[in-house]
Amino acid sequence: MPKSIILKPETLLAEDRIRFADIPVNTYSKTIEEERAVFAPQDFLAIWQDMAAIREFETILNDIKTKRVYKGVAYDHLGPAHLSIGQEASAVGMAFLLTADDHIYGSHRSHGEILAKGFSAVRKLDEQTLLDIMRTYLNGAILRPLEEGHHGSVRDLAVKFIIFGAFSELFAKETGFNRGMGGSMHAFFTPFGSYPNNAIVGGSGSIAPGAALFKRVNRKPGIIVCNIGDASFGCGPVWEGLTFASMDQYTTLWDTELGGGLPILFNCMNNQYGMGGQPLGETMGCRFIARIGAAVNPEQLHAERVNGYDPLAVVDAFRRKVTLLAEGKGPALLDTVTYRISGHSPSDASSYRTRDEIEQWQKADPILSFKDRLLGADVFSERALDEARSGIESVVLQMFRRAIDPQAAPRIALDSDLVGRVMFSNGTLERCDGRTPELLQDWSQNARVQQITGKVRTPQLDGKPVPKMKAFSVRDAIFEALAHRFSIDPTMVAFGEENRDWGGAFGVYRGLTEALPYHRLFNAPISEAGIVGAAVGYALEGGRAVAELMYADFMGRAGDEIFNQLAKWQAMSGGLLRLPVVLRISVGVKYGAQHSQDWSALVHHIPGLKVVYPVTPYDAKGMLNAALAGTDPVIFFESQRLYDSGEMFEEAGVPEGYYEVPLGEPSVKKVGNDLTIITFGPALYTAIAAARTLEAQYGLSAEVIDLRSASPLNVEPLVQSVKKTGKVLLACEAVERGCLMQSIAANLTQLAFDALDAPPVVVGSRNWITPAAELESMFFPQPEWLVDAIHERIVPLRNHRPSTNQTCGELARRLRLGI
Ligand SMILES: Cc1ncc(C[n+]2csc(CCOP(=O)(O)OP(=O)(O)O)c2C)c(N)n1
Ligand SMILES: [Mg+2]
Repeated sequence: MPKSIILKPETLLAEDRIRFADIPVNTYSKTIEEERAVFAPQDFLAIWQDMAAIREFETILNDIKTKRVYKGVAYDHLGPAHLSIGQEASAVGMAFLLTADDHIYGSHRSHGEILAKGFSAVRKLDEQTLLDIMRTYLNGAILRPLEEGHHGSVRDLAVKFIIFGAFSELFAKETGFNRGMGGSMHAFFTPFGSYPNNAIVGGSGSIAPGAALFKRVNRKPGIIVCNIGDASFGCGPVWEGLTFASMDQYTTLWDTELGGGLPILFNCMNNQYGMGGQPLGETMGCRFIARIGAAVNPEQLHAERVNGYDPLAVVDAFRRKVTLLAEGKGPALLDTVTYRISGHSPSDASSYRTRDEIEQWQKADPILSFKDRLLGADVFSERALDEARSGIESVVLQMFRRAIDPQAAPRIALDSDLVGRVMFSNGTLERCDGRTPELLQDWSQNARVQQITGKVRTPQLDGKPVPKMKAFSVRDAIFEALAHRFSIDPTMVAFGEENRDWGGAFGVYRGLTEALPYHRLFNAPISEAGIVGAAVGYALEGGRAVAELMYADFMGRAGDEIFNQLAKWQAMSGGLLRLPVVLRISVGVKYGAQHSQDWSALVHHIPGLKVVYPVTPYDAKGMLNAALAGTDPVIFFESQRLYDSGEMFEEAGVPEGYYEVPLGEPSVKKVGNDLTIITFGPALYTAIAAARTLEAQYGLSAEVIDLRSASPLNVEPLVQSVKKTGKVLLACEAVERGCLMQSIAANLTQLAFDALDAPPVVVGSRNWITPAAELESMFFPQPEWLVDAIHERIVPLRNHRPSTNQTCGELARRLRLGI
């Protein structure tokens, strides 16, 4: 079904000019008197107090980092503290109107933002809801130490809760928002609408669009605010996030009932510096971050610059932007100008800026100038303001004391296995939401389903191998698992490059275009970081996402999103968030050096990812079913060599109905007694060919085990096999040096040492770039390489004449040369 937007030469080649609209710069000019029509006196007081609370929070941290003591209270904080002294008005102005349904994502410098967001939510939620949240969150672990001795209101208790939860999180205490597993740079509290803060500069830039996508697709109330620094606009993933968030299709191709453009506001906390690098005049050329909006879409992202030293100017801008987003006119961009008076971190000597510059911004202090304006308009007496300030400051100090008290705020025991337990959620989740899944047709009407119905699902047809065209293939198997879950989980979406009309890079999705509305299956920009980041954001909000990378070689483009985001947020949230994301990655062949490399070792090395590589239709369907019913991020490798392959092992064939193959269980594909060959990926078929030769020519019976899953991995069947045979060879198509088989081999050396007649031998691809298709057989392991390696390094084969050099001497030579 081709797209309905017809591209015409007479339009695209016609002469014209691109016109830009003016971008407002600090145009807010209302007086307090004028604002009194909008703000009640209590609102002004709340803004004043929230800013004061943040200043005190950050000042305490600054002092304990630099002097190890604050007002006589000593504490040694080992971890980081990126402070935002000077930025309080931008944080409070940002959060003031937002409700708990509006979610903010931030950066390493977000203490002020999570506090402000919490304070704002506390003012808007009713007391019973507040109590329920505090009592149930971590089973009341944060609330308990606060109840004793609290005589004020529920709201006052909730304010303490926010400050105590934040301090505790920074100090790695069990009473932290994330059980101390996140820390200063990552702390967040979702019930009040603050979502992961990212220590990777610009990290939220690619994640937050996925969160906004979740809101749109699942009709959830609220908007997403992506708070990122000025220097982060030099990061590729931020640009990819902007591109992803501003795709035309939300308004041109998606059902208008969904609400239009993504409800996301990119809010640049423009504090004028990276660490020491200065975007203005040094590391960037746009002068105004707001200018970037003009590059992104005709609406120029409704960008404007706002005075972030004035909380009311920021509230005013947010009011207008929130309205725009609610009308489906998002995304939007705010360039909120502020200044980091504090150093990048407390140890920063500010050698990159003059004392005079800092003093000028100190003179313009956002908190004091707000006070002057309130006094000038006679809203409150100076005494009332000072009392309010000292009142909240003493609460902050009290919560600091409580958070460093080991009785009130214990740290997890050093022998605790909590970190291990929160790495994976290991859940089963049929559907992430109760809505009826949206489908455009009944599956029985679907052409692809009809085509698959006639295919042969067993290894044999009338005693003969099934011809390719008739075989139920790996491609079909993946399709069936996806179709199943799309029919059950209304939140499930799939996106990536060329996913819709093209049918996914290798045709796996063919047929889904007819079955699914745009918002459940769509083409993303060529933005691997944007794609994986969006999948992460979508899942953090509570949905299930399937993202596709066309080639494993493109993982580098999404390196941070895979290694630091997808992998780590379950654990960094202290096990509070789930990440049901399947990242389908196709491993290439025939396309040379940059399109044909198996990078499974990279993800195997990263804690927090499940890594699988099924290579038969039976395993592909069963394992994808399991992955799509789970709650963890799964890297699902697929081989381009094998998409067309039919089932060769499962005698009963690939079931038409639903079944799961648990992730982590190796599969014995051929039983044998003399030697074990363990494989990962398409090397299974190479091993089977080698095993045939061993049997036919040398009378050796090889057992062939497909790992299927690299992590988790039940090694017991491997150990049992090695104990039986005493010999083991491991093969895969990744380059041999550092491939994941090396670590399995090392493990088996430990686990089955007594049973081994020879050390485990690993055969992978040559340690080269992948050469041209015509030369691939000298790069990827061939059956004879396996036989020769067995002969040279495990057991001599009678009368065998090796055709390749698999000796230890050759291994050492290659390693010495780095090839
Ligand atoms: C990807 C990445 N590169 C570099 C760093 C080191 N670093 C931490 S903060 C920072 C400056 C960030 O500046 P900006 O985005 O403006 O945020 P700010 O610190 O000013 O709040 C740098 C370079 C990092 N954490 N992540
Ligand atoms: Mg900055």
